Amino acid sequence: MQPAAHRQTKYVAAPPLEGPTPLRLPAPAADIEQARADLTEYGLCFLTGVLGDAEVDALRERLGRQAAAERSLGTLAPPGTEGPRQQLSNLVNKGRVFLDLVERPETDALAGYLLGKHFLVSSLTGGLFHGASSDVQPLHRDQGQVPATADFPAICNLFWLLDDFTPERGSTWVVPGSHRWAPEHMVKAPPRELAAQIEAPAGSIFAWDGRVWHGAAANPEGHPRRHVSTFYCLPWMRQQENWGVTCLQEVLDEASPKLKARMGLRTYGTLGMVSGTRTSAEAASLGNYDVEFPEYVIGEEGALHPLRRVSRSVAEG
Ligand SMILES: O=C(O)CCC(=O)C(=O)O
Repeated sequence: MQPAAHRQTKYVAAPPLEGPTPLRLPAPAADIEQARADLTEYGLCFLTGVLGDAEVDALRERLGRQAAAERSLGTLAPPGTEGPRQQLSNLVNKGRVFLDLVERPETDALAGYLLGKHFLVSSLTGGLFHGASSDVQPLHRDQGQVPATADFPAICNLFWLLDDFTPERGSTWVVPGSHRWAPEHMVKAPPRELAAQIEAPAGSIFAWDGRVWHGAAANPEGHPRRHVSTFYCLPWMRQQENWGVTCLQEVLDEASPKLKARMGLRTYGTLGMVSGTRTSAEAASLGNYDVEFPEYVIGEEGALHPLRRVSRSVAEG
């Protein structure tokens, strides 16, 4: 079966591979065209030299401070805090430095290539090790919720590497080329022997197609191995994070139109509307339009219910 022509994106699929065999890892490259070609062929790429040293330092510092603060929350610490491989959720509320990654040209060049120009931020998360870990995450595909017969990327992940990723330092396991396997090999994880650990320097983007088998590795020496993950999906998919609930109002107030659209505050056809209450945005344009949160929603017998939004005010105690 040949891959379907993908009409909503410029993504050009490589032909399916015979059998569930892996390809080699692509070499890290500074050239965006090469990175896109690697995404097509291998389902992943390493775009080097994206973040300068000062940017890497700023992101490390912010991520480290946030991680320490979340660990100190004790019983209120969020899921993902326990254990030496700490995961940080919902970075949209935790510093502009993280959100800025969403608007970088490299994001449009890579995520836009796979998902088309209307792609959404599905989640914005981070990760680091603060101790040695022998845990190896099972191999999985990020678009596991999408039918295995979908022969196109519906998700893509951009890891912004804040340390050198090497096998000794707990770099990610991947199965290059597995996005081109037949649907019957997309359901049950392949044997670990088919996977390889990536190698790419700090400051790179490690990007992969949501169909690629991969998983987090052990980190026996407890190297910090820090990253920020900007995770994207097609505009007609459900996002991983419920932004409408958890994104601070002030973050949206300060966001550019492009960032708001990426968060889902722009309609895609008839999806993502705020219907049933008038807003100025709706009246202003035909087709896709920016969505505003209304002051109220209309209820039974025309009652006007004030819309409560989460804001920067801080809980007592
Ligand atoms: O941290 C990594 O190397 C990969 C993480 C991953 O795939 C996951 O958390 O689902």
